[in-house]
Amino acid sequence: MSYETLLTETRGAVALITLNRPKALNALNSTVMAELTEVLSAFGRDEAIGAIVLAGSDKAFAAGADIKEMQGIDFVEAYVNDFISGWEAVAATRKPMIAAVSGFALGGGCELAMMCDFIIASETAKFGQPEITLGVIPGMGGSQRLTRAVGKAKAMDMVMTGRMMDVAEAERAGLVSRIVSPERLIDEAVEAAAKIASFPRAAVLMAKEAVNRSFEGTLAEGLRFERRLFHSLFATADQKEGMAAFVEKRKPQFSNR
Ligand code: CO8
Repeated sequence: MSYETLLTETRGAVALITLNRPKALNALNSTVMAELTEVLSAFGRDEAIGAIVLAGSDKAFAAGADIKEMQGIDFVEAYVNDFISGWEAVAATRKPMIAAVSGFALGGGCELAMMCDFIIASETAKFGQPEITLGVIPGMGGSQRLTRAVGKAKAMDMVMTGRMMDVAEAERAGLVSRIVSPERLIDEAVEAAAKIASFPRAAVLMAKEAVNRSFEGTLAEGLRFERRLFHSLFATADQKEGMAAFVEKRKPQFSNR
């Protein structure tokens, strides 16, 4: 697979996708959106792939939507063409996806990282929703996902002042799951993804679905949903194998069945 704005490789059961528009600090234009959607769909169908890592460069995960591409759009064009709705396909990726963030993750870049299941960040990472400085607001989910991740006070602060958060603040606030050195970032994210990929596929997908459900609807509904998924895993061979292996004090041999 060859793309204009992305690099892709596989490391065992992990797909590594790297945003590659260095001159524009990985600004997200319509080509990135189309290519990312396409590659995620291809890796989604590929049975050999169990988890995905999405990375940028050392300097920028992504510095936002491409302002040069957006600047001339008027309201009717944005509304009628449902501008940026294509990114929903990225958020709908069923396989686990980890964002490996170094440098700037701003605007759409921060929103793209938050579409992933969790964020592993390097010590240089900086997060922000600076859209207000351009006369707009977050459009790829930032007002909703950032608020759920860090709470109202910090989300309001970030979205209304446009300031950046360094990685220590982002981890304290719950936006980032781990901080590592820039040199370790990709390996750490790939190792985490490989670990996830080593577990039974159905259980992993259900774990993701169940956690995501907590962002929609009521607690009671979410608990019922989780319990049904939990029950259904007792129909899998991997549940029998995983529990038998624990009791017999040996390593499990999962079959994804
Ligand atoms: N869009 C287009 N080009 C960009 C962007 C961007 N978001 N960010 C950086 N670039 C370009 C610069 O124009 C520059 O290009 P050139 O060399 O041709 O002038 C090159 O990248 C390098 O950038 P700088 O020279 O500015 O680098 P610095 O190290 O001085 O500064 C910053 C780095 C602080 C990150 C700075 O580039 C910056 O502030 N960038 C814009 C950040 C921003 O406002 N992002 C939000 C954009 S709006 C948005 O994301 C809306 C999201 C909702 C819709 C999502 C749809 C995808």
